[in-house]
Amino acid sequence: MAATVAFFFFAAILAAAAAGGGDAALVEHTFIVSQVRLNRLCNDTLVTVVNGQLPGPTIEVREGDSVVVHVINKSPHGLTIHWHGVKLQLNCWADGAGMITQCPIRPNNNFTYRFDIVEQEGTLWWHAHVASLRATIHGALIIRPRPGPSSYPFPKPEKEIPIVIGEWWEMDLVELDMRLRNGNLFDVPRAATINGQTGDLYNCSGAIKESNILNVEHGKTYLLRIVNAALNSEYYLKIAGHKFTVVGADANYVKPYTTDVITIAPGETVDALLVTDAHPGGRYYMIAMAYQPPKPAKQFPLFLSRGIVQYYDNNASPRKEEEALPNTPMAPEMPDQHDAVPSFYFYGNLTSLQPHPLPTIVDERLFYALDAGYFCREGGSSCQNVSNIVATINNVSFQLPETTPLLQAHYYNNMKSGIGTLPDGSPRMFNYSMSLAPTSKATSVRKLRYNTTVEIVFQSPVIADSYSNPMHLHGHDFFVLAQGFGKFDEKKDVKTYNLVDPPVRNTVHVPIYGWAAIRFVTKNPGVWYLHCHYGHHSSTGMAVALVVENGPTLDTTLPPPPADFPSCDNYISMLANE
Ligand SMILES: *[C@@H]1O[C@H](CO)[C@@H](O)[C@H](O)[C@H]1NC(C)=O
Ligand SMILES: *[C@@H]1O[C@H](CO)[C@@H](O)[C@H](O)[C@H]1NC(C)=O
Ligand SMILES: *[C@@H]1O[C@H](CO)[C@@H](O)[C@H](O)[C@H]1NC(C)=O
Ligand SMILES: *[C@@H]1O[C@H](CO)[C@@H](O)[C@H](O)[C@H]1NC(C)=O
Ligand SMILES: *[C@@H]1O[C@H](CO)[C@@H](O)[C@H](O)[C@H]1NC(C)=O
Ligand SMILES: *[C@@H]1O[C@H](CO)[C@@H](O)[C@H](O)[C@H]1NC(C)=O
Ligand SMILES: *[C@@H]1O[C@H](CO)[C@@H](O)[C@H](O)[C@H]1NC(C)=O
Ligand SMILES: *[C@@H]1O[C@H](CO)[C@@H](O)[C@H](O)[C@H]1NC(C)=O
Ligand SMILES: [Cu+2]
Repeated sequence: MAATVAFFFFAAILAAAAAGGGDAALVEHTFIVSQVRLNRLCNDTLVTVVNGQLPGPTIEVREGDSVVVHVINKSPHGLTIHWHGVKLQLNCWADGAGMITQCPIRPNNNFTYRFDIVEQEGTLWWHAHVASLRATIHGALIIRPRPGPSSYPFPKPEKEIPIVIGEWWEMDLVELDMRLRNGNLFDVPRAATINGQTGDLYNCSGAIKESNILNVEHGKTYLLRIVNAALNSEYYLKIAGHKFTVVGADANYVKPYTTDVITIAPGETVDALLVTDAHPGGRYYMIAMAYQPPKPAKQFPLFLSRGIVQYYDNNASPRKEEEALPNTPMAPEMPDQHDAVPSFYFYGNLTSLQPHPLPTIVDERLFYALDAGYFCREGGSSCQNVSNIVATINNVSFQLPETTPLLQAHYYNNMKSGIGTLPDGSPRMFNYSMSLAPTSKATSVRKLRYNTTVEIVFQSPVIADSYSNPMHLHGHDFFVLAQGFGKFDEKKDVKTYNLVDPPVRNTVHVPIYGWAAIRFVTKNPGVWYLHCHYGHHSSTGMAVALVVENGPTLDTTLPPPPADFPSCDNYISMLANE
């Protein structure tokens, strides 16, 4: 108990200091996790959700606020909740990464998360972080500027509209995860969703209620807070007859960028203004469409979710006969589902609103090759009786520890011998096509001293059967310096780095056939998961845990864990059913 008190006291001091005292509030939520039957696609399906809702409740705060979330687990699954993108300074214990920072909360148990929102504004989100449960356990986390003279760096929107893109799975999500870990990487959802609804392209959901009608007034500005909560796909989002002005991504402001198509990969968020300047009598389809890699990648059905933006009459003067529009909504022309270029351009056009003082001397340079390989059940290298396909970084497929979360092992100086160090470079060449090669599994970490400037170049395969990789780092934002197609070439590509106003994000989209480079300073001690946000990549090992050591002073040292921190004996068995 003493430890808990000390910890909260300490956290409170930090929050007060950061907020300059005064107007910070405490925002409290209770999340009851349970299984409910939801009807989609003519079918009642049992899903695990928070407070009976899909998406779950939106957490709304102001910068500087403290958040308390009581999680009451009435579901049959052990689970954790991760506060995606929240920087959690000196509060790694609250990160909610299953078996990285904590044991799952057991069925019929509770756990309370406490954290502060400091120096971030915009849209983030929260989600379950065990197995694939995040497909239904997720919601938006909206951070508004604190009251006072500082406010949005753009015209105050008329209204804010969350747009949570997701997927509807009929398969049980824990079973999905088991299947992934047994090498079945190609399961797909039944439908794409916007705000939990499949939309009017699917039968049984044609009812108005389910079609995501956004009623807007003519001549106003709306702020769309867009989250990609899907497991499998990057999405293109368009609204017929309208453009977006992107003003933020991952709760960092960007220079206003006007575009007719938004690209959003799993884990990412985008804040975009929508000016309702189209014909006021019109109705306009909004479409979220899943990108998929071209052949020879295995092909899946096209996933589209559709909503309608419609204007209501704000006592406009009566329309003339010739201005009358047909009732059929106008449809946007979508990019080709295999075309990666609109995505590449979207990311390439994002810059930070304010220039940043960028650390120029890099202490650690890491090259992370994102790949896949065979894991031989029998071990050894002949690998006759294969086995599973697993995703890898630098030829290692990450495996979660089964009994002691890495943060606890690290904190109590008890990192077991089974925990290895991920190599800083790749053994494999990325410029030729080759069949899958054998690989190995390990719980691999990379230790970093406090206050180290780290640069990581991520490389997707440069072979025909490639894919993009949205790489997400917990507990830190980073600068995205550059991206490119092809194999990273240090001599040539370093010159393209944006060292003036690179976007600041928590997830970097590493393009298909290409690379991306990030830079950050380790200022937050703890164990921070770095992983691909595609479910089929993260569940099968495209991950590493970055262990950031304590700094020299008390205020650069991770405090002890909360007294009521969950424990676990066997993670795998907790997942399934207890
Ligand atoms: C209904 O959902 C279940 C899984 O929850 C699935 O097995 C079944 O095929 C679905 N039925 C239809 C008609 O889609
Ligand atoms: C969990 O919280 C609920 C509601 O507050 C309470 O009734 C229950 O006793 C708690 N269970 C545990 C194991 O703490
Ligand atoms: C919807 O259902 C109708 C009638 O059952 C059928 O004719 C039509 O093909 C279905 N449409 C889709 C998109 O499944
Ligand atoms: C920005 O987008 C435009 C097309 O909309 C494209 O021509 C341009 O190359 C992009 N810029 C970058 C740096 O990717
Ligand atoms: C591979 O497994 C099959 C049965 O699963 C067995 O019949 C065969 O002998 C095995 N081959 C090798 C090389 O181990
Ligand atoms: C692949 O890369 C290696 C080393 O960088 C180079 O020697 C070789 O010529 C390249 N092959 C192709 C097909 O580009
Ligand atoms: C990858 O790891 C496996 C298993 O340790 C090993 O057999 C293989 O040679 C490695 N591949 C490369 C390219 O180093
Ligand atoms: C962090 O490192 C930089 C550059 O090496 C140094 O100037 C700075 O004083 C260090 N800060 C802390 C808090 O150690
Ligand atoms: Cu990936």
